Amino acid sequence: MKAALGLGSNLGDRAAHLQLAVDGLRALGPTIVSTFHETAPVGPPQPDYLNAAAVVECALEPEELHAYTKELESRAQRVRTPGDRWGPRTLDVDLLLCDDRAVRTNGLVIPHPGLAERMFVLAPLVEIAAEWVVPGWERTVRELHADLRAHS
Ligand code: PH2
Ligand code: MG
Ligand code: MG
Repeated sequence: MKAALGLGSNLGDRAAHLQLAVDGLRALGPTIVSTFHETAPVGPPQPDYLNAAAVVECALEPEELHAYTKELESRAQRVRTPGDRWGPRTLDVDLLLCDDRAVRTNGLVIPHPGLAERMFVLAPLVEIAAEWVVPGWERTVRELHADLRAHS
């Protein structure tokens, strides 16, 4: 399976946290990574983020890769407290795309529902996955990125 992931950090050594995630993905298989983007926080006031995107080729199923993203977040000492959904975090690893598959199980929705609305996701992703057709939208990452840029 080829999967696209969004990476974010806005606490502590942000670049080191993103690198921890990248190293963890590389352990699964061939991985390409975007540049790191400094972004203003979306949502409640909090420190600026460092965001990136990665594409990994691995033998895991989406649910297994999702579980692995949580493991990577734990390795970065991410603390989960109730109600912190949009709060600051040492590391956030979001599964965005899995091949041309649409997945909807408890706790996992692929493509990521926020994908088309978030410049901090699309700007890094377009660097490494511009021609990926997003299932359900039937549009490429390049097109979604251009649309969002035009409307923001
Ligand atoms: N993640 C959030 C909330 N807000 N803002 C930016 N710029 N980047 C993020 O990764 C981000 C955010 C919750 O996951
Ligand atoms: Mg997120
Ligand atoms: Mg997340």
